[in-house]
Amino acid sequence: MKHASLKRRIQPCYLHKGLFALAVNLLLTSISLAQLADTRIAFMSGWDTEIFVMNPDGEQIHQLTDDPKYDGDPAWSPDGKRITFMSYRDLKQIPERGVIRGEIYVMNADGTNPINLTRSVEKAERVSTWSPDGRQIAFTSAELFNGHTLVNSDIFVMAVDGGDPINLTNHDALDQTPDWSPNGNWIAFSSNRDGNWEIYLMNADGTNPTNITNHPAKDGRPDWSPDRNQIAFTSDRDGNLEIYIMNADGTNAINLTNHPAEDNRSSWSPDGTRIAFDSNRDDPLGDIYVMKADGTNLINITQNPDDWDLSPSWGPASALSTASKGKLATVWGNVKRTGTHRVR
Ligand SMILES: [Ca+2]
Ligand SMILES: [Ca+2]
Ligand SMILES: [Ca+2]
Ligand SMILES: [Ca+2]
Repeated sequence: MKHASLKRRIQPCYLHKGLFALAVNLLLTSISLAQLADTRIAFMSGWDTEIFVMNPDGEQIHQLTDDPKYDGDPAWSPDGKRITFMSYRDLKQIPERGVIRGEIYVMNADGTNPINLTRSVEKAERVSTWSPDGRQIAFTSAELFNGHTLVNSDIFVMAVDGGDPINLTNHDALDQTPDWSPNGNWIAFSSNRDGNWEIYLMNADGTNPTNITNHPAKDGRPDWSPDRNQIAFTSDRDGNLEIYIMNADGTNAINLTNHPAEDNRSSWSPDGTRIAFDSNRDDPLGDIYVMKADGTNLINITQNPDDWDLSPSWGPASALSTASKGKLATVWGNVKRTGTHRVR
């Protein structure tokens, strides 16, 4: 679908939910989101899959990327000034369906100055995470057969300002979806090296990988709580994908979502009180949801039917970087309209 038609299509979706969004806004206010007012959720949306940011109540949506090829997997820098993401805008051969992998890019939080960090023609990357000091990123890097089929993947680390990536996992199995611990000491990731998908912790230098889930179901997408005591993750152990939390040693896993739909890709709020995730429970293509960290007070914050809304990353950024262009209106309907415009 061409980009112009995407905009015609995406705009009414956001406009139609204006009244609901206002109600949600009031509801969120009533349960005291004040401490989250200066945070932003980055996510992937639209038929040509761009990166957007929004407030935690779904308001003030801004499009950051504008490229017809896939842009996804946004990840905030710890200072909220930059976002890494995956794109195959520079890939010569598009991977086969289901193997969505490209290069890791970094851009400013307002979408300006995207830089290809990995530039690995023969390999394909996705899902990045920042070290707490903001100097390094870890990411999934895959080897492709004939430039096409995924045959192996490992977790690599590199300086965010450039340099050679270092392989941390060095294992024949698939290793993917890293998440750096808030104290910088560990990286959580998922791997099928023990015969099924489990979540592992390793030291940030790649040593001592340890299986912390040890469960026959598929466990993946680890996401540290800001106080590093817990890890949220996705598992199909009840028959479909749910968001779970467990202690960081793997004990006491709790199903937070308990819904027959596919619930996936969680991201904690910077204050640890809430968790964002995507789910196809209302829209087969996905919407972004926010719940309290105990699974209560669930709200669909995108309410954007028939459009992809996936991969939330909840960051500490204030709205200043995207609200400074004078496009934000005080009337909520107009605020929604600005969501379909580029900000750079
Ligand atoms: Ca591997
Ligand atoms: Ca497992
Ligand atoms: Ca579910
Ligand atoms: Ca949607």
